[in-house]
Amino acid sequence: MKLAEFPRFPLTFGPSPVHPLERLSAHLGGAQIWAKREDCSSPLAFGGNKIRKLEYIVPDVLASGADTLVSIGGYQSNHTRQVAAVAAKLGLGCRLVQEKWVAWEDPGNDRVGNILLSRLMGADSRLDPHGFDIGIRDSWKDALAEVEAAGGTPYPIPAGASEHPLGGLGFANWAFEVAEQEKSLGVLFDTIVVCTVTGSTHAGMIAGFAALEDLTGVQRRVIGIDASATLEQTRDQVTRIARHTADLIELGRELRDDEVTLLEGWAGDVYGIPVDSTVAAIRLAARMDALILDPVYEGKSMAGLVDLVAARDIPADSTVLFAHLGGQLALNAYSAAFD
Ligand code: 1AC
Repeated sequence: MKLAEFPRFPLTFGPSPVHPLERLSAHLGGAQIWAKREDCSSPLAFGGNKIRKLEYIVPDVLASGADTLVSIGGYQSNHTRQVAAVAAKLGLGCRLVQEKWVAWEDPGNDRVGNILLSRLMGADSRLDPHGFDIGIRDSWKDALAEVEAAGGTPYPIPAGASEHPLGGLGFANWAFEVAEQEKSLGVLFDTIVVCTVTGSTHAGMIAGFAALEDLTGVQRRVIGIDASATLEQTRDQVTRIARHTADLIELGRELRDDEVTLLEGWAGDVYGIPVDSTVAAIRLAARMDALILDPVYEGKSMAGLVDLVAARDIPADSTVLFAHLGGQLALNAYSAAFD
């Protein structure tokens, strides 16, 4: 099926805003940096990148007759907050497994930010002691079984919606949305920078920009900045989901190796713990353009962008699009990082 033929349930205001980061660009003294803002794209609980993925998953949820969405993430998962929002919007139940993915002991880490909003929206959000892993988890399978045992009909949504068969479509479409916005803005983004953890945001972009390249001949660099700190597992997952999504949208060719770029160097040693470069990047974006980033995702991808521009790995004549994925509701659970 062509991408435009997949059913899509609208959950956003429309295309997410794109705007230049003028002071940050001047400060870095290299490429022109713009941002595309998934954090202000939807009326649902502050939006975020998963809303865009869920637009393609909801038609399947509705067709399945399920009455409860079941998903998983860390305590401060922005994904589970977005699943809770969509469940509320659809009038469905929501069971969330919140694993202890991050050993960050800020008071309230298990109560404020994303998890608070999920609970406010009616999700049955329960803490689980297991640590970080982007794969399929027993705790999540147990939650699915538990909903069933209670007489419900669960609908499974894996971490980040990444391993869902339709999980890459939202960001494949993002690529086409960018192309439309380029026309009206009169710019061309030769480089995209995105944070990568569970993989389907980055993978969807890879498939979408590959399809766009085949239509237009325009080649771009899609640079994933790893924030998982489990680089090889994430690279495998991104590659697998990108290939699957490319097949789904009938790309009609194999993805080239150079189309999958995942860089390490800014994640620190473990997922979810901000390092010095994360905190510096968050402060810089906030002070330059009042762009609010988070310590788990965009703080790390912005740190990567800053260094790549400084090293001229991203050349000075580039026009870069920074994907803001909407992680910043976790900030209040990380106050100690800014003491
Ligand atoms: C890791 C998927 C992820 C979340 O919020 O749970 N971004």
